[in-house]
Amino acid sequence: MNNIHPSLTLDEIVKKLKAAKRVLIVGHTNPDGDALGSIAALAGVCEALGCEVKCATPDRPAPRLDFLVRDEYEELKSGKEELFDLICSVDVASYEQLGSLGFLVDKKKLDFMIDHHAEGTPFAPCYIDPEASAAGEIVYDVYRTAQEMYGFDNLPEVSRNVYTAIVSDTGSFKYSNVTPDTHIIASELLEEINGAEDGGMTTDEICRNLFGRRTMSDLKAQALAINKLAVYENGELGVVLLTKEDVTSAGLEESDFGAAVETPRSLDGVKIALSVRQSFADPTVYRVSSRSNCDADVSAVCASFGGGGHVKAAGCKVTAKTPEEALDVVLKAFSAAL
Ligand SMILES: [Mn+2]
Repeated sequence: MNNIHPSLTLDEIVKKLKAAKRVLIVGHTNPDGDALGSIAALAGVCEALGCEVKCATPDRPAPRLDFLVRDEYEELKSGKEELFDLICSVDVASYEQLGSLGFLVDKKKLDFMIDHHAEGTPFAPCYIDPEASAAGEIVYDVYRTAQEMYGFDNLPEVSRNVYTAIVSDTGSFKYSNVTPDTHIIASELLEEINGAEDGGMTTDEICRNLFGRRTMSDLKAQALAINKLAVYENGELGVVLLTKEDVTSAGLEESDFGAAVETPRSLDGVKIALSVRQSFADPTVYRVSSRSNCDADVSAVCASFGGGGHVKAAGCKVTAKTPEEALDVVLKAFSAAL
């Protein structure tokens, strides 16, 4: 998987964090609950080890995830990396997913990456566990390793953030990435979180925050996704194509459609679900999210476009002159995977 960059052990990662004074933790473009939860949890571990910590993502986190954002979102500019003596990424599978933070790799300032994507392309020394359902599961291992090595008490806020990351990336323990370990870790965290007396959120409150909060924009976005839903291949390929015009005329933002792929995914009979969203910044670029409800490996299809992800959930970008052309290219590639 990784021929260029050395693999690190959990012990080595904890020692590096312990030796650092100022740590920067970064995540991927359009950060999700796993990215933000893992970043916040790792930040809490770093603080327990005595470091000052800052966190950054290339894009502003979606408002619905604001309860996971540690610092006020601030764009990290090139040059600011000099303020830190250790920089690492969590849940970032490839250089492309670093978006505007790619300069950290260009300048060789990214010390290591922690990730769980099997199909990723390492861009720094790494700890990668494709068996982990979420990056949060690996951060859990870092947390426990740090406790064993340096002996600090349980940190309820770290447990909450790890739990949130895992719940988020497993869709509440519904997806195929869930393993017995996922449940063992979740069980331990649940006991710790719900027994904590620091006034923080309980696990049911975490789940309500993650899945039970819908804004008017979320609901309008879902309505538009349903309106734009089309099926191909005898109903086995479900697609939502969203142009910039569709989104703006509904009074919505590009960022309102991160979950658009869930609409075709939930339609009975659909084996592969896709959302194809025209980029606002560059209308010739289309962001594709794909989900497999069968054995089809959507990450392989996404990889053929330079993207990646998991066997059943992956993403990529395609370039096309028109929305019709983008749809055509995407339909051909994913139909072949059925
Ligand atoms: Mn993840």
